Amino acid sequence: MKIAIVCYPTFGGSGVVATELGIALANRGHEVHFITYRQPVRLALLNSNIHFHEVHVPKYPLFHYQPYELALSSKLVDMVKLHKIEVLHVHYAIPHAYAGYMAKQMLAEEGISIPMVTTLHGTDITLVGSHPFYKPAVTFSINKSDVVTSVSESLREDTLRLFDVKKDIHVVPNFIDMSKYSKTFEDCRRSMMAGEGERIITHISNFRKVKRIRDVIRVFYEVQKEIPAKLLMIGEGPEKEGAELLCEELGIPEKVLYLGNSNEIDRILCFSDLFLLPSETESFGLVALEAMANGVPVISSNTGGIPEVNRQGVTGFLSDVGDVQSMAENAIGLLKDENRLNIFKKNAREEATKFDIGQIVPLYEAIYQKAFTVA
Ligand code: GMT
Repeated sequence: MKIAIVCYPTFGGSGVVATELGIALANRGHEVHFITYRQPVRLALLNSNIHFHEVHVPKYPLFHYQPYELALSSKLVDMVKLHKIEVLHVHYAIPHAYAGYMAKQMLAEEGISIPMVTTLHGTDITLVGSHPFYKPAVTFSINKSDVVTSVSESLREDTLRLFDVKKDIHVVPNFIDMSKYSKTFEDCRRSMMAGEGERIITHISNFRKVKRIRDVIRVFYEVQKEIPAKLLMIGEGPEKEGAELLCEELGIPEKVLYLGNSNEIDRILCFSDLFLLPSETESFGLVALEAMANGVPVISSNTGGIPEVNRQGVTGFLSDVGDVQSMAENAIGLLKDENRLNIFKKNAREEATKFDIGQIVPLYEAIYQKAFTVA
């Protein structure tokens, strides 16, 4: 199949999932065209089946807001015609599903029919999309998609609750390529980050409010009172400065290392003992799955789709949002008991195999086939 993938090219989970999916589809012989404003961060173009088309938005002083949707829909029309693309797969409703629908309409005028699959990732529904400013356009775009998928059962339910959606929503969970984790990194050296006998706790996110970064610091603060430990903070975002200040206030700045954005999170996770994800909401929590694939148990909130990934008492522990005390107690209990920690590490890796890419990509291929029949 010739598939166009539209996504955000950033470190965010939706962009990562879209990129990994495109790479996997290309490896299975499909011709994949990424269409977005920058080359996706995890995309290496070393595959003759992968193409990248950049969307340019020329700056024009008359426009207060530059019209990305217009540029994207025009680019989609041009690329579909040029490369004879057969299916559009748009990740994230805003504005991709909207632009995709406009492209479909323009192509229909020329007698070209192309199905559009929309994958909902979470923030497009729970945080941004349901805002009254966007809701009518998001509802419209979802209803006009030929097939709609969501990355968890929880997100499916949220979408049906928050929007007047008349479409079936197919749950296709996020995935991970477990073959990448069969080998251990030669340079998986915890000594780079922590001293002998110190535990390593990790958090990775875009440091937005929804990630509750201050809870990460507070949980760690309780843990380090009982157990020698370091906290590794990976990512960049608006809450970072506040987190750094909180570390100063609590007197633990030398125990918390901020490593910035990283393309090599597996190298960091491979020497981590525990992962913290206390988010306010999370449609899936891809990063928790990445931690688990590296054999890292997860201490998380019990919100959204996280319970579909992190299993209570098996791969980690889940607490109510904001219950720092319970998260800290769970973390301490696990880190103090080497045997139990090792069992959880093994469980985490085993559970992650259920989300292996080999099982999930065929589901998307079937969705594309379905899209042809309903378009
Ligand atoms: O919240 C983020 O880290 C970014 C956001 C995005 O839109 O890229 O992530 C969302 O999509 C991911 C991939 O499907 C999910 O794993 C995240 O849980 C989801 N984030 C939220 O729901 C807050």
